[in-house]
Amino acid sequence: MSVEIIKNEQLSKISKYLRYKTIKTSHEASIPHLGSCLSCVEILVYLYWSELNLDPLKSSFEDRDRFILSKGHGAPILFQVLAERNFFDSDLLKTAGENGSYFHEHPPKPGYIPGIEAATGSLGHGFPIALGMALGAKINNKSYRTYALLSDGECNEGTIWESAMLAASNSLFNLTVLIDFNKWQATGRSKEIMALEPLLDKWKSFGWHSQEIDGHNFNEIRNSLINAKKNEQQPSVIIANTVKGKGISFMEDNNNWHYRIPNKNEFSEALKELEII
Ligand SMILES: Cc1ncc(C[n+]2csc(CCOP(=O)(O)OP(=O)(O)O)c2C)c(N)n1
Repeated sequence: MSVEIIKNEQLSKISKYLRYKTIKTSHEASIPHLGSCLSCVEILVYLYWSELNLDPLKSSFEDRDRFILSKGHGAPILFQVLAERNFFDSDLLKTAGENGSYFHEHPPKPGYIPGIEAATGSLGHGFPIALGMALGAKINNKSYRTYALLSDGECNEGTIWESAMLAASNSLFNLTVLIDFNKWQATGRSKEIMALEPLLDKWKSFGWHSQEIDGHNFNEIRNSLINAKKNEQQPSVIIANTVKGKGISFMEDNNNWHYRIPNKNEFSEALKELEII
């Protein structure tokens, strides 16, 4: 798939539609983690519409870029992205949450849903898988790049920092990590549970090319990914400041929406805000 140049207005329109689809599926199939999904919409939309070298019709061709959703509980938005990108028929998403469906809270192991590279959901494990893919590419002289999307609470896991050290010591310039820094975890403020700041300086001190951006701003996402690719010595991290629940006023920065499912009234309020009705 050749990477297209898509205007920010179009990316925003796609983002709004995917917010609608994710909230609808959550409402109808009782799928949680809405706040976590809404904070990373722009990052995923930019990656899948403007960055990753992928082919929905040949989802496992050898030289494809790899994307690992290390914050695996964000799977409901990734499933919508993959459906909209035609990796599979979007009608399949009507089975979400049902017995026997592969569309639940987390991505299943590869081979069940086209475009899914790794089963994730146990936080701290997707990034080491991405690291292995990047190291494999370097050893085998392959040109693909590997991307991983992490969450801030996930950075409390020791495996994140072991992987960060290993990637830097192997100069994995073909690896880009994005952190969905929405400042919340499941049960509270990230800084109150285990302080991460100064997060940018931590990654710098681990030997990473480090940038900090607004994770809802397509220009900043685009420029940071361009800078990441220019660096041919170090792995790159992009700390994306985001808002949990972004896009729906009563969900924004309200961590109840980590687990809550929108009821009928809340769903209809959300539709109004997204100008769907
Ligand atoms: C190893 C592990 N422990 C606990 C959980 C349960 N859990 C799911 S989401 C979540 C909070 C994650 O917060 P954060 O990483 O900041 O992501 P956010 O939802 O805020 O994007 C937790 C603790 C898990 N999935 N994996």
